[in-house]
Amino acid sequence: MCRCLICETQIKSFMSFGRMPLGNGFLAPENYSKEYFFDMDAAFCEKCKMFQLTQQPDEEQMFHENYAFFSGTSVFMAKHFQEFAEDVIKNYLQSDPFVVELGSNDGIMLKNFADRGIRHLGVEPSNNVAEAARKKGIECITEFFNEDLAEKIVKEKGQADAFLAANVMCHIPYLHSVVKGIATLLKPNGIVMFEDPYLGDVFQKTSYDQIYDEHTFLFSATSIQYLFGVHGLELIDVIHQETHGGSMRYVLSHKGARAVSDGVKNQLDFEKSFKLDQSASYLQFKQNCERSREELVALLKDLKSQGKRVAGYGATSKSTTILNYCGIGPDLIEYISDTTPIKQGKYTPGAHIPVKPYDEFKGNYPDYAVLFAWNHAKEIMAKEQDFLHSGGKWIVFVPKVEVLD
Ligand code: JHZ
Ligand code: SAH
Ligand code: ZN
Repeated sequence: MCRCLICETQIKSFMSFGRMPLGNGFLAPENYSKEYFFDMDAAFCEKCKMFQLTQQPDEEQMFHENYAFFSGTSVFMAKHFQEFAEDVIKNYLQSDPFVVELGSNDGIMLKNFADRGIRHLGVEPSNNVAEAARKKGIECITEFFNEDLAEKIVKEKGQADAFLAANVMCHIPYLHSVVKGIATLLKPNGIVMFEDPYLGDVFQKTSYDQIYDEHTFLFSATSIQYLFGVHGLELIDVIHQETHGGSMRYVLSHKGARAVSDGVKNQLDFEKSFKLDQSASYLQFKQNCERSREELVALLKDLKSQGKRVAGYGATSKSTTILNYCGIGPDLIEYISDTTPIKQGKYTPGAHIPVKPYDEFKGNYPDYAVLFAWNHAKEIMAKEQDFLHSGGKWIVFVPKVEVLD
């Protein structure tokens, strides 16, 4: 038993994924002996409806000066954040605006504000990715956001017209402090817009690889409305996104400051009808995960027995959950190709599969490639036509395990 991170109700995990390393803990063999592991268990709180991990590593262990994930590795995501920023600029900024982004990483979103000379600030604790942003002329501070930092920002820079975040809110266990900070930072008619992987998509697609150390929570409109409501902020719109395999953008303002769209009620109704608010659904989800694991392992073992060469495509954080939960190692997957320099030459967390540069894949295609970066399928399929033409086949596991050729 433990306490819900949001409402402090006693909760119990419904599923254990077993011992897990850091999702982004790519490492060299000399560090295997001190590799960090934790028990990754998931729980659902019946009261506030929040899906959460029951324990996770300290934030400094995950986010630091050697953080492995650079947002700019996807061209599609750069376009997504350009459109996101343009919507904010067109619809929510007034004269001499100030925009704050949490988890600004290499500046993929803020670049669009900086290039237009809009006053902005990124809050980014991982200094290597923050440095990449600074090189593009983006202002950012190497800090973890919380209520104290929010007060400091208001004193030094004033309140914000727009508070933005993508794929970071769900990473922070102390969300009450964060949301309190947002309420302090936001102008009376300011706008909050953030997006994260959507619990409904994870359920529908059995995309259990969205569960790993960095993802403390999987949000729904129901759980977000509860959490922000505690701090006087109101959910005024929800906009579903295709990114990261299905995300939700939540739009909020100070309570009463703006009209609430019908979309909010529709989404809350959907979540009820889809039974996202009931514990029993989580047992079904657990069974779906187990079945997906069995099918993937059986497929890889079968290909191995046929002497086929299998590689991975995209050394994602998500793949850490797949590889460790399924017990897949270098015996079944030769290497994983990835375009991120900091990951190359290292080994995947826990499973210790070598991560190789993209040239390794391009220069000598394997028979099969497991698409670990399945959320970028459109972008990847479009540029990897040659792989298929040369007889290569994709292995996907979301929404179901299958071979595509
Ligand atoms: P990708 C990370 O998750 C971690 P990951 C984090 N917790 C999160 O929530 C999301 O990002 C936002 C490579 N790649 O985006 C680059 C290619 O090699 O699915 C990346 O290493 N070739 C913050 O790690 C990985 O794949 C390509 O053509 O699960 C993709 O990682 C493309 C497009 C990517 O995020
Ligand atoms: N927004 C980008 C990056 C997501 S990666 C995108 O969607 O692609 C998540 C980022 O959040 C990491 O760069 C990490 O260092 C940062 N982060 C983690 N905890 C944070 C906190 N408490 N405050 C601000 N940023 C945080
Ligand atoms: Zn709760």
